[in-house]
Amino acid sequence: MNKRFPEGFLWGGSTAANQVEGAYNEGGRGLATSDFARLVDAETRKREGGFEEREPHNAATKGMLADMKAHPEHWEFPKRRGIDFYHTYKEDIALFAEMGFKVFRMSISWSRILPNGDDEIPNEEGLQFYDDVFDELHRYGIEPLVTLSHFDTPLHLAEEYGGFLSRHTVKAFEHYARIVLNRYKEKVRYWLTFNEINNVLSNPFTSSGLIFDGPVNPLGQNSYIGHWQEKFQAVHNQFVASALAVKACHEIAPDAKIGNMLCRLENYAESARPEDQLQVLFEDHFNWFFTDVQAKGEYPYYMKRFFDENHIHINMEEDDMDNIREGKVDFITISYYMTYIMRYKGDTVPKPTGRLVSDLKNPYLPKSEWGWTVDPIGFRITLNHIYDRYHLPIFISENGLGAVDHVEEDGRIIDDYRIDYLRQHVEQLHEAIEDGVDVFGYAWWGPIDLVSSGTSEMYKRYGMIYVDLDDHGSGTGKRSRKKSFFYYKKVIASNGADLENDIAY
Ligand code: BGP
Repeated sequence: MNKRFPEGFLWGGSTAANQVEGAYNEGGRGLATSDFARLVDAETRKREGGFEEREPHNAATKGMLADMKAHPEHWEFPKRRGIDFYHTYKEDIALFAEMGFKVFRMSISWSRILPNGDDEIPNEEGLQFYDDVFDELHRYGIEPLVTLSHFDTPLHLAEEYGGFLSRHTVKAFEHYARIVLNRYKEKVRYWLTFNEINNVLSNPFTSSGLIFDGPVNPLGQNSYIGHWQEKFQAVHNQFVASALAVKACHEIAPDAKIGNMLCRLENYAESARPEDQLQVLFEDHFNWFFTDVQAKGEYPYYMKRFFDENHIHINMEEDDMDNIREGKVDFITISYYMTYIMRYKGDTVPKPTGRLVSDLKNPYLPKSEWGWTVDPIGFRITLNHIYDRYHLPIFISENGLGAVDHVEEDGRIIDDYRIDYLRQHVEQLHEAIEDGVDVFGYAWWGPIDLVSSGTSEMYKRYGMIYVDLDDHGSGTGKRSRKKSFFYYKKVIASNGADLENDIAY
């Protein structure tokens, strides 16, 4: 069947400032939590007894942070160098344009605009950098879609205020959001508030800016599980901050649209046992919860029991719920990578699992080298679930495959596995659109190789554009086109109608 995507469908790619920009101490930028994300490569995992096939998060505890500051020579922080996009953005955007991108999803580094996160006066050099990036995108007719906060809270706010545990950070975020909305209102039509806001449940070092002391697992990381009181309080404060940004956007740039960003976790029951299905329901609630609040403007009924039985008390200010109600998002965005298997855990009330990669394997699905299942049909299922629940337009802000690439002697990278992944997901996306789901764009995660969020590796590559840099920053940094570059270019040129992998490369 010939695939038909809606006219004007926004094909493109997605990145985050902390994974591409580098230049962490240039242009007046202040430190961010992501500058302390250490490299957790295969060697580290082996040395420290890492979990096989489970991705560890390179988060730092307070104790680690102190050591990282005192002895930076003991650590490797690949996000500090990224892929040097701060200096190469023109070359990189030209390559995106060559692929035919209509949209580029990126984030602004908060600490580039406000070095401490809460400065009154913004850093003009930081503001100018994004002006230049947006101008470059517009030169090629590429629409920027901009995340306000993608896993890089200013360090000062994280250390001094506990990140979003404090209302101070909410105020600082609103101030920051207003500055960039005002500055870029003529250049940016699509905004997102917090990247994968739900990831606070599986990784303490996200946009929440929370840094905990122990307990730490053998990898020297925070426990994935627990700290519910702090996490849900920080999340509540982020809901308020997000709603204030939505309201500010509607006021400052009435023609712009602003959305949420959920790491969508689609769950299957391990068996037809009703208990397993109940576990799916529990897990689903911990995923829907975030979008329920951001899209429906109220706390869903099912959280009350979880909060009560776990003695979680959310401190709210008087106008919080009004703001949340008035600050509903205009559209939904998700990242979609994999699906999960659920087995009943014996609880009568839900408890979040707190893991990014499931312990249980789905025998029907292949998985990536990092243990992430590949499930294109799950993509269609999840899109239907989301649309059914919210009836809002959907943008796919992330989907992609992290893989090890092999460079041939002649310099080519024949990444048919990436092409297969893309083709299968675009096929299912098309099915979802045919089902009636309103999807207006698709951004491939990491169209150019970048530093991994979870492990800070370069070795885990997502790109259609190869970047000659290894985990330790060695290499020329040179960009080259993989086979998938030409495939995606063809997909975009045909507006998704031609998905055949017949690329001569
Ligand atoms: C999402 C993040 C991205 C990104 C992606 C892939 O969770 O929003 O920042 O990196 O996952 O994850 P990783 O880089 O760990 O492979």
